[in-house]
Amino acid sequence: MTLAQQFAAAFGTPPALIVRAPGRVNLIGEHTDYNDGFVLPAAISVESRIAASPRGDGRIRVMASDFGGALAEWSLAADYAADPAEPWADYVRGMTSAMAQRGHTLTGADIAVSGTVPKGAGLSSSASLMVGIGTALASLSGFALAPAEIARLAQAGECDHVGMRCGIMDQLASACGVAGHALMIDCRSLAVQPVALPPGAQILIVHSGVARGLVEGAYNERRAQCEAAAAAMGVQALRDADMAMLEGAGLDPLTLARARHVVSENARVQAAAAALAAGDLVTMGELMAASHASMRDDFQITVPAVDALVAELQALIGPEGGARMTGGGFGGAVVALCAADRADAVLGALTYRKPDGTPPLVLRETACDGAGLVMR
Ligand code: GAF
Repeated sequence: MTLAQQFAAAFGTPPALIVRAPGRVNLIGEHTDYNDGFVLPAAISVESRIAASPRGDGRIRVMASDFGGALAEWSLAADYAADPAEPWADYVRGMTSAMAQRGHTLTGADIAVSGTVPKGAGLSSSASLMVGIGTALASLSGFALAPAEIARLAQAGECDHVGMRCGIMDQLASACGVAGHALMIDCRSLAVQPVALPPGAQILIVHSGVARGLVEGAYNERRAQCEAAAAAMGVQALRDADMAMLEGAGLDPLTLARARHVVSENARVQAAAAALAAGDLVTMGELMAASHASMRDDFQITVPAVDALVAELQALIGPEGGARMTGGGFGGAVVALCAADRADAVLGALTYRKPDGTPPLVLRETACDGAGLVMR
């Protein structure tokens, strides 16, 4: 059944509109966004889809096609409390809550959601869901929101309602993606600069099979360590620090290592954007390797299975391209870039197996446009 058919089966009428909102893969720039730094993600073809129709009674009813057709329902006028029985619905509630709290008058709605973004892979299934819900509800409620504003609201909803103190990379990538391009994002100014992907390059994503799940605590701890490092140096954010400042700041070894990752990663992102624009996959591969090593050794957000997968992909790809963990860490997926005509050989030779012994999920991805209406 299509999503429109599932919507009709659940709510009795066809949907008024359907929205798509892509997941994202981050090519480089991890844990830099909440430090006001730089990131280089791309929106990808796996996506969340939202079918919706307005309701006149101020209630939201949501059906999750990927969770056996589970239904959640609440009133826009009531307080929003997280519901551990329906964690998927918290993201929807987080978005309606963030929109309402920031003065947007929302119509009630019937909503059906489904998605192809693998969950727990670090490919932004939750951000794409929230950006899609925001896009759909703004349209149903009769007001226009710029993509960057939808991204801001989705980030606020995830921080305030879900409790993950995330940055804004995932939401901006889902909202502002440009087909064929990565996005160089300055997470302080929120300027988004599309960078064309070299025509001969292929993005590969391989999911380690180690699900991320329940990592908010470790994520928020890393963020707090970064904020402590910035405060100790008297700067607004680690974006404003350089290596010389770090070394002279008298930080304890752990805080120094966390900050060193962020400061060095910011420099790598800017070098990577230049390398990509020049079609230089060799430099790109070196930067991806350095990024992974920094995440493993200084930021300590990789796991052994992911390190093994990255090492194998790096060896198979060789100098023209590279591989690194993508996303928040503690499991999830690896992104690789290689010459398109090498992709079959690389994937054909890959021996990595998930912890359960089965072959990993592999996506051959293309960079896609950001969220928008696909039917109205
Ligand atoms: C997660 C967060 F949601 C992002 O904001 C970002 O910090 C990322 O981890 C790490 O780069 O996806």
